[in-house]
Amino acid sequence: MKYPVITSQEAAALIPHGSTIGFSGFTPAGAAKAVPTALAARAKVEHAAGRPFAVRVLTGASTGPSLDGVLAEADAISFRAPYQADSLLRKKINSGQVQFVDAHLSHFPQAVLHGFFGEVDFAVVEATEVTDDGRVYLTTSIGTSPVFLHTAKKVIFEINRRQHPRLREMADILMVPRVGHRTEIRLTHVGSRIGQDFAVVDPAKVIGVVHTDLPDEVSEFTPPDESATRIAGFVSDFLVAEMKAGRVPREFLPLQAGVGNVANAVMASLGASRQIPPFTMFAEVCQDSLVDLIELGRLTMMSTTSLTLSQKRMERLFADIGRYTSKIILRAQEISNNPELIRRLGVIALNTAIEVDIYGHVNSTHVMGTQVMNGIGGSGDFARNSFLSVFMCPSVAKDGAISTVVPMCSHVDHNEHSVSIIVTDQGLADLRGKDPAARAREIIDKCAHPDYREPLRDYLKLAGKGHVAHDLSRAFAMHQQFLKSKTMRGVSFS
Ligand code: 0RQ
Repeated sequence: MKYPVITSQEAAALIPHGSTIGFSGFTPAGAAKAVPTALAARAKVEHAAGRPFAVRVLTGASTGPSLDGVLAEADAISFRAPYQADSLLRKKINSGQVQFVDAHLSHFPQAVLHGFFGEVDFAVVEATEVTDDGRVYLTTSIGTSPVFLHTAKKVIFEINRRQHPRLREMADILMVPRVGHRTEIRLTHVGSRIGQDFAVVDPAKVIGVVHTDLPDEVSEFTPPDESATRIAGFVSDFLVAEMKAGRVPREFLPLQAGVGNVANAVMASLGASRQIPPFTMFAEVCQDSLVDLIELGRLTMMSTTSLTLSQKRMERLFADIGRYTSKIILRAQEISNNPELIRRLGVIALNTAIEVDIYGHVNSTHVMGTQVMNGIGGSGDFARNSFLSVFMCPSVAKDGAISTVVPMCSHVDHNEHSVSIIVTDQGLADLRGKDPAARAREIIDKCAHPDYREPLRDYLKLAGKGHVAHDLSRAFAMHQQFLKSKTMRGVSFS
């Protein structure tokens, strides 16, 4: 290999304060780990000497403790896009210390390619191998890395020997051309292969290669709680009924499921249902439960942009990787989340909400309308373009102090036009073909927690007439009461 081998500290020393860096990583899968850790250490030294040091961080999606975690802890991030899930970084965003742009994940690579985020000074990308002629074999995620490699002025690789060299057999990488030069994306089924097994870099831009041996930092899931299990049961029964009614074909449709415990429980339940045939997934994340379903023959093909597996699960997969290379396809995130493809394939999208309102709008991102949780991630890409868009959440949060069904969402990520079904532990509301008044009755009756049904019905009466009836002076009364007295209980609209 002709590229200079350097240490992570030497790599960090090459990156000046104020740089914009495109790091690999979509969830902790395939994230750069050694260089950001060294960069955080350098930031601490600079700060101790009284000098400013912070960088602008771009990635595919969220990352792990060795990227967002250490950099946030070292006060070394000034700007972040397009998604994050780190608790400390979240605090710094919500306190105004870090600027954050929350973006649709399918839009993000084209936004970077066309310069919406300014120039990318560095790409720091994890790979299993980089050839002298510039072929880059990525690891457990593809994400936005092909675009970072294309746009960055300088490139540093982390060559991670912990990652399996045969991961390249899962990769199917296609760069979407610039606007004005695009034709149809020729993907006709979940398992279509339309690209190459490598990303491309101009060898002249490579300023260093760091050798590492670090595992991805994906945490294990806790077993589903009662609420998640009930939600999973409602979703599973609904999909079986849709199939029996002929609205979902007997051979079934590709599924997408978000991250988190609810999504994990739903996938386990669908996998266990004998009434649902073996199925495929067209999604952005492949979690532990899905690899189990591949082993059981329940999941026959998985299209994703990341292998978000716990360390134990990953080691098991690596030990027998030949069993999975024909069942898992790793794509760039503008393909895994592509609206054209989601609509063509008729994907059933299963995502999680923070709150829903009585008309079917969904807030996935901002608690009480102001405090960002993680970001919209891919949920908007899938919800807007899917055949059936399902949103799930427990009917209450914080031990019942918060109703997740409210008169008006305090922030809207998915509007009434993109939401077909809402499911809570109380039941399932089918919003298809219903006008706003009927939707409101359905959501309150089926999804709201019994403690909050009467206040919500009272609100509806108070709201009076209008196609989407609201009393704008009271629409946020439940939120306002929570902010004042830490509970929505006892709210009254009568
Ligand atoms: O708080 O962590 O303090 O206990 O929110 O809620 O119920 O554990 O659910 O982990 O599945 O996360 C929407 C945030 C749900 C996630 C969201 C509090 C609750 C808890 C987490 P604690 P749960 P989950 C694919 C698709 C958007 C991105 C997306 C998400 C914490 O699913 O980020 O879908 N989705 N991407 O107590 C106050 C409410 C609340 C509330 C929940 N109404 N008010 N707090 N919480 N509802 C992935 C990618 O794109 C990469």
